[in-house]
Amino acid sequence: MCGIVGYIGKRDAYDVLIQGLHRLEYRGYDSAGIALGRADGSMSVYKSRGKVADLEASVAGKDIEGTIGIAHTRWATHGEPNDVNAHPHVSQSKAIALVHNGTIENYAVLKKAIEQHGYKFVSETDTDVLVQLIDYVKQTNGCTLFDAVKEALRQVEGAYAIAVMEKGKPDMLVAARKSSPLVIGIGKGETFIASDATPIVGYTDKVVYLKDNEIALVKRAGRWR
Ligand code: HGA
Repeated sequence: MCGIVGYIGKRDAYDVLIQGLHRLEYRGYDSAGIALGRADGSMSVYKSRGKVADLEASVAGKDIEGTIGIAHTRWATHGEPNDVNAHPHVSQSKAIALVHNGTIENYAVLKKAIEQHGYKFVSETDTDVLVQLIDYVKQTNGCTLFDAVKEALRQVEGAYAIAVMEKGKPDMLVAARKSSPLVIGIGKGETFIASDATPIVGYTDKVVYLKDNEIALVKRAGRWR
């Protein structure tokens, strides 16, 4: 079973996210990855087949700064376990990073439709289709990430818990769920997202379980929508 962790606050997101992934290891997984955002608008994505410790080894010497990020442990359902299929998945525009638990049942139909608009897919996953769809909706409608996620999810059949990050927007994350659990932990000037409460324990005991079909705009000061 995959695991999701997200963080926005004032601490080093890398430390919180890696610790959170370790705490979710009991769920089982085949690969791990992390995306980090910074105030200067840059975003780094690191992914690795294997254990969280392998991911940690693979980022040695790389830029792990940032106070916002999303992270994932994957149990492959669509596409073999490898570095490319590991999450986070990044949109073709390089502007959106996404982690996902669950399966997109109509991914083949959606993929065909988005390919018509020039999108190419680097991974074999159903998740890749979702991040490209969000990107396509955002660019076509000229809307916010929150509205693009909302519209894209209207087209999706299946189960999901997702956390989404936008490059150059270090002040917000978007989280959503349907038939797959997702928890938001609200601290003082920092907010956490996780598949279950274990990554949040010790930071805050104020925990909100997202309802089915709910979408949340997550900021440092808590959940705004
Ligand atoms: N379908 C996605 C996520 C798999 C998952 O949630 N596993 O527990 C993938 O194959 O990457």
